[in-house]
Formats: sequence, structure tokens, C-alpha cells
Amino acid sequence: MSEDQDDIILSELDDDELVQQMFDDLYDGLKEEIEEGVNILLERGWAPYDVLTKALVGGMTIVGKDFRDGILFVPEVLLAANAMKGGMFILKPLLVETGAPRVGKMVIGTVKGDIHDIGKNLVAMMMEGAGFEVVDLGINNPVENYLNALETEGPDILGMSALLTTTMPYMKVVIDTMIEQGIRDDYIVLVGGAPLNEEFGKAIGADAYCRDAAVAVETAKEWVGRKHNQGATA
Ligand code: B1M
Repeated sequence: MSEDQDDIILSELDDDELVQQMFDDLYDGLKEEIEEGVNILLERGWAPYDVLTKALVGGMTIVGKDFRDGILFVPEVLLAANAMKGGMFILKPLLVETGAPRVGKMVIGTVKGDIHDIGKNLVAMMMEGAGFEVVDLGINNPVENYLNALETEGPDILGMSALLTTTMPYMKVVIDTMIEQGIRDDYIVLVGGAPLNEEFGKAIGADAYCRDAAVAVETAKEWVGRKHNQGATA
């Protein structure tokens, strides 16, 4: 996309130009440039969350469109994902160190058959930043992984992520198994991922669908608050 890469000095660009350049660099999978761009925006006083959503997630949306349209292919998208992770690595401590008091615990993982983890990682980061303890099960999780983690970790929340229309139904397999085992109502079940919506969340028996990481945090706080209040009045 950007052939004149060598000629561009990121620090000389104004904010808008820099964000546009970061979109190009993410598209081209240029991890070092993305890291430099993130650092420059932070030095200019940008809030870490704005860097994340406006520069990184914004860039990945463009990658997603061209991936869908057959302009980009898996190897290129993997490079873009790698560059995005480089930026997220810098932002993580800043998003996590808010000094927020511990508000609850969440186990989260991407479902079986699905290896997308950027969104799930973002949710985990933001939840930690909001004071949740997070146990991240990674990708490609069969139902047993979730159930084992629920038993050993005893979280308030089970979070599941799916990015494929073919893997999102697996969330129902997990919830149905929880129902069979009589443990469904012991946990708050939150689901998310680009192909999901509110209706799907309801249909599979989740407590809530979360559109993005910020909504996940708000929803988690709300449900944990409700759970504690119920506990207090029970
Ligand atoms: Co994939 N891929 N991919 N991919 N990929 C999508 C999802 C796709 C929409 C691209 C497209 O066609 N436009 C498409 C799915 C189409 C469909 O299902 N209808 C697709 C496809 C087809 C595939 C393959 C099948 C391609 C192939 O092999 N032919 C393959 C499948 C592999 C598999 O999983 N078995 C595949 C592979 C890959 C890569 C490995 C190359 C790479 C993943 C790298 C990685 O994650 N480490 C990749 C990527 C990067 C994408 C896109 C471009 C970007 C996803 C992303 O990271 N977005 C994606 C296109 C898109 O989504 N626009 C695409 C940024 C991230 C911040 O957003 O993940 O939505 P998102 O997370 C958000 C919210 O959704 C929400 O909060 C997050 C933060 O705000 N959220 C949650 C997510 N999880 C949550 C959990 C919660 C709460 C909220 O729990 C409480």
C-alpha cells in the first residue's frame, strides 16, 4: 500500500496523517512502524484507549474489508494481526494499570474451531484494566476447557468469543452443557465477536452479548453488581 515507506518520518506527521499512515502500516503488517506510531500518539497525550480504538482497531477494520473482498489473504492478514499485537503489547500495561479495585473474576476463551484472538485479548485487557481478574484460556476451546476452568477458577463470569459464523453456534454447545450439568445459573455468561448480535446472544441463552471491549466491561460490572446484590438479599 505505502511504497514510500522509507521517506516517511512518522513523528513529523500531524495526528490525522499519522493515524492514516498507521492504517497503511497495519495493512502492510509493519510491526515496528505500528509500535513507533503508538508511542508517538501516547507521547502526544493520546489516551491509550483512543490509540487502541482509533488507530489500531480502525486499521484492522480496513484489513477486514479487503480480506472479505479477496484483496488480502491469510498470510497478509497474519502480518497485520502481528503488527496489531505489537501495538497492543505497548498499550496493555497502560490499559491495565488503572489501580481499579478488584471487582470480579472472568474466564474467557475463543471457542472450538476458531483461532481469532485479537478481540478476545482486547476484552481481557480492558477487563483487567477495570479491576477484573482474568483467566484467559486462549483459542480453540472445546467445552471441557471451559467447564474445567469454571470448576478450578470459580469465576463470576464466563466469556466466550467467536469470529466465524461457523464457530459461533459452539457457544450454545457450551451453555447447553452447563444447563445439563445444573451449573448454568452459577455464572454470568457473556458472549462477543464480530458476527454475533444481541438476538443471537439471547437465542443461545447467554446473559448478554457485548458489542466491543468497552461494552463488555460495562456489562460485566452491571451483572456482577446485580449478582452481589442478589446475594445480599438472598
Ligand atoms: Co479471519 N475472518 N479467518 N483471520 N479475520 C474474519 C473474522 C472475517 C470476517 C474476514 C472477512 O471475510 N471479512 C471472516 C469470517 C467470515 C464469516 O465467518 N462469515 C474470516 C475468515 C473467513 C477466516 C478464515 C476461515 C480464512 C481462511 O482460512 N480462508 C480463517 C479461519 C481460521 C479459524 O479461526 N479457524 C481466518 C484466519 C484469520 C487469521 C489467522 C489470518 C487472522 C486472525 C489472527 C488472530 O486473531 N491472531 C484473521 C483476522 C485478523 C481476521 C479479521 C481481518 C480481523 C479480526 C480482528 O482481529 N478484528 C476479521 C475481519 C473482521 O472482523 N472485520 C476476520 C479486530 C478485533 C479488535 O475485533 O475480533 O471483532 P473483534 O473483537 C471485538 C468485538 O467483536 C468484541 O470486542 C472486541 C474488541 O472491541 N469481542 C468480544 C470479541 N470477542 C469478544 C468476547 C467477549 C466480549 C466481546 O466476551 C465477553
